[in-house]
Amino acid sequence: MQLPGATPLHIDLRRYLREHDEDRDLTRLICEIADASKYIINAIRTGDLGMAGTSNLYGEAQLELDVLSDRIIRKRLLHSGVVACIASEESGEIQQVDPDDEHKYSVAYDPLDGSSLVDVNLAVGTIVSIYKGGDVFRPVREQVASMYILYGPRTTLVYSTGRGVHEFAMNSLMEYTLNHENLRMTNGAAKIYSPGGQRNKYSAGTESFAQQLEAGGAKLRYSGGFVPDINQVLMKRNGVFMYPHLKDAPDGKLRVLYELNPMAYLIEQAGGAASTGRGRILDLHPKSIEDRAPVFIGSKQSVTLAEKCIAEAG
Ligand code: FBP
Repeated sequence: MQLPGATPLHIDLRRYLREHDEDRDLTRLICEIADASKYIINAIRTGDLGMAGTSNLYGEAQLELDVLSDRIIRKRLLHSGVVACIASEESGEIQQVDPDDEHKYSVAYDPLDGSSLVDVNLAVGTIVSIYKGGDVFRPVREQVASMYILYGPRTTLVYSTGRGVHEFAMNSLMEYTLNHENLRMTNGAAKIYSPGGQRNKYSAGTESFAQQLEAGGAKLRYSGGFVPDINQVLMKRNGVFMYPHLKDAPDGKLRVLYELNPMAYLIEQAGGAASTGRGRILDLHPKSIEDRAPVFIGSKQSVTLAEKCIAEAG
């Protein structure tokens, strides 16, 4: 419903969710996470960039920002009153809040993906995956929503609840207002590609894929931050990001629960594709918070080419 004379643009996030009849509790959850990002921006801009002196379950030293962002989001999730369980990349265990309430939501999130890039003033992001009920270890395709928040020159929020992919931008009042509605990937040869991992560790199939992308005129665009790199592919409506299986890391680097699930859901919702190189990310069924998988994500044509190269040369 659009008021006479009112443009759909600049409508704020909560009103947009309401006007599109999103579930009331899901609306609250998405808006609580949006509100949390306002505190994270502040921490990024002015906070302590030092080490926290602690490490996460992967044994990685945590930044103060990692711990603070995790605390900020967890507090808002608990405050929402609609969360059944919480899984964060920064903490080793799943927090059971109200696991038996099938009306509530389970949330898996990476509070500040690529946080080490803040130190060098590059863009980073928050990634969130949402399931209905009290369990995050579900088939990836059972997600009911996912979103990311990009802390770059502008702060933007991209979400899908299964009815298209929409981008909101933060205005000077720190409100999220509509910027792009129903983002759709185009097909056709990739104009940009983001190759993660060391190339000298690429398999023959991945190397052949990279060479065919370059032969097709694709330009290299890699920031080292999953959120800004995926956002570039989505906003350009074309291109491919990959963090493939490597000679010394057959499962690649990125985590299924916190990084691959939500982005695969968004990109598929936008008409793109997301693959491990041997199958859809959405067909995965993670069993542990440690699960990682290779990823090729972006325009359907490029992802299909990646699968073909890997089927032929491994
Ligand atoms: P973290 O979860 O430790 O932040 O790692 C994720 C990430 O930084 C992604 O954002 C990015 O795509 C990738 O790792 C970069 O890896 P690399 O430094 O090997 O290129």
